[in-house]
Amino acid sequence: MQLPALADNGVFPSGERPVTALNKKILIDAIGILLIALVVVVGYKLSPILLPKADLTVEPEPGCDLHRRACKALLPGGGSIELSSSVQPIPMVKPFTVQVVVRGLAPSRVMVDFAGIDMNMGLNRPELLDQGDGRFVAEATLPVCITGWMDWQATVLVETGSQRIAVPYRFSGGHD
Ligand SMILES: [Cu+2]
Repeated sequence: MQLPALADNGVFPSGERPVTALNKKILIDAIGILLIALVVVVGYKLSPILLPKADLTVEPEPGCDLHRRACKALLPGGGSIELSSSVQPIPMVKPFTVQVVVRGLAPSRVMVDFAGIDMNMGLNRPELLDQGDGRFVAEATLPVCITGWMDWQATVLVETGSQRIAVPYRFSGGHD
């Protein structure tokens, strides 16, 4: 028996579709669309955990210990951002007040993001209230760590109308 010749549209004259590359292509497209959907969903779930991208990252003064005093970062264009804890050393589990003092900028929003450096301790990013005169405060609580001692990064995020500035501070936790 002879197969009928393919018509120009790739379909047998009888109407049957041969198992062609076309079906494979549809399958690959479908997998592609599913993968894109997966990436979108995962990205959406992760987005509040990821730090917002900063236009400018400024390192705080080297060697400054947040457990002992306020630590300042000098901005390249003049002005400064200073972070301090109301309780020193910074406590675990017990609430404390974080304070950010901003000079030379008019922030529209100030946040501090607390993140474990070697372990995921969940989203902890209080937004600070404007107290006037460049002073912003919020209450924060750090969770106790099962390992007892761990390294933290407290990133101060200052948003102005035109840019977002990040100052990453490091400290170790586990003091009583
Ligand atoms: Cu931990």
